[in-house]
Amino acid sequence: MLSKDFLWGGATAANQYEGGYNEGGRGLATSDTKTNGSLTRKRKHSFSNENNEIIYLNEKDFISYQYKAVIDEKMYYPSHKAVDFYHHYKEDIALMAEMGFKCFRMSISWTRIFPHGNDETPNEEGLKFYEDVFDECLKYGIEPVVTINHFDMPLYLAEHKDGWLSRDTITYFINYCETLFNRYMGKVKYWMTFNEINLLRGYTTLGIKEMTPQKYYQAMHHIFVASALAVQLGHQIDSNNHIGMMLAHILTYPESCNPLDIALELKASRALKYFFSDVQCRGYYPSYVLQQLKHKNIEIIKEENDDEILKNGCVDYIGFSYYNSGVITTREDATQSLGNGISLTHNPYLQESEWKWPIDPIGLRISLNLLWDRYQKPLFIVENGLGAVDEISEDGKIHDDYRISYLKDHIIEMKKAVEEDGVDLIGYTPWGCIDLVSAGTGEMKKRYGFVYVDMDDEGHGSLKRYRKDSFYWYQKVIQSNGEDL
Ligand code: P53
Repeated sequence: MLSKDFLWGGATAANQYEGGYNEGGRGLATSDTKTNGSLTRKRKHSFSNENNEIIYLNEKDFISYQYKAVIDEKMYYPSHKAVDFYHHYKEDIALMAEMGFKCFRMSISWTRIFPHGNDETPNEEGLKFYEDVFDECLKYGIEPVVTINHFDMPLYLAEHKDGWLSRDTITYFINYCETLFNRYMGKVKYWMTFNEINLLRGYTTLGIKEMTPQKYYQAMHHIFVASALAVQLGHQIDSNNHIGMMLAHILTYPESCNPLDIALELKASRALKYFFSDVQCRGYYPSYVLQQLKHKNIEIIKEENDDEILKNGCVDYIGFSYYNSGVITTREDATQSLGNGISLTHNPYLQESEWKWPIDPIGLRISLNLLWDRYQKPLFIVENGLGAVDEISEDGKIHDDYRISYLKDHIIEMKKAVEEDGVDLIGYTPWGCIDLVSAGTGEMKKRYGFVYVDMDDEGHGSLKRYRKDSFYWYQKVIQSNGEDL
């Protein structure tokens, strides 16, 4: 049996859920200049170039310092309205309460609190908004689980301060954290510093132009230091705070028992995920990264106390997302190259979702065990789920049995990890518990929720909420503490 305090709930993020992008004194974030896309069409950022023409670039394209982020009035940007949690939070939290949620994972939009990221004083209207949200949760006994930074940053810091490349951004971030820890003391106990820290890459998340490997590692160092300082500060302000990391647990398998495949998978596991969790859970850079940086001639500029800060800022728990697994191969004809000689291929044993994500419930049990064995820290599954197209049937209902089946199979494996393997697990919050904008594609039609939101990919729709079949199913799962699946 799962413990009676097991935190069942759901997860969201401000830039995909909240909307109200120019209300309540909020400043612009990098995510606000990002367009929608699809499985085959990448999301792009809008910039004005040296001739004042608007151009669209993907995160991974070369973004010159001469390009200035702009909003193109003719374009639709999904984050602006998203699904308008900003004006629907009471209704949405009531729906979560109806499902029996014990917790609700959400993120705070940095620019709602500090519109430029580095303002002298915080924006009271923004602070008040989240306070109201937390009070609304607590009214129903729902524990807020807060991601401090989820896939965006203040546009001002990206445009004027070189984002996370600048050491100053640590100071601004810590000031933001201090404001949150003080203001929400007694209301929020569970925090995570950076969402999917191992997936932060280009302009949206790091706010950096003309990216190079050297810049990437320097920015990540600043983020590690910022996170470690946040952990220490959070503990100082309130010893009841639990401050976690958040890792995309990209599970990989070697394609064969050829030792070359096994060795490459080890390399991939470290590069794609364990580098990040090793730093945040153990408090120092692993030797395999230090050696690699030396070989690549990358030198991270550190300040004197940085090693000490990392050592004293280990996280209390590991929040992680788990959606699928991948297969690492040394074969030349691999389907996808991830750079550094790491390539992925198809897994013939697994079915795929409509967005080509393999479905692998056993991989969740494996992930839980890998993380538990490596760190012996409490784990929290803070994202899992199936992105799928939902249709409203003639009877006015949404029969999402495919989603129920995905979640059910994953919960079965999660329970085995706890009950048979003895993994310490805090809770389970499936992604996008109320339909929201996809991070990868910016689409609405890639839905994860128990609640359907009437909104399409171009932002048209009544925003009306409908309970799907999975809503009633999840309600039963929570009520029985995972026994009735
Ligand atoms: P979407 C890629 C791979 C694994 C997790 O993703 C990812 C991504 C980014 O697309 O992100 C997490 O919406 C992320 C959420 C995101 C969710 O997975 O692309 O933390 O913000 O929405 C699902 O289907």
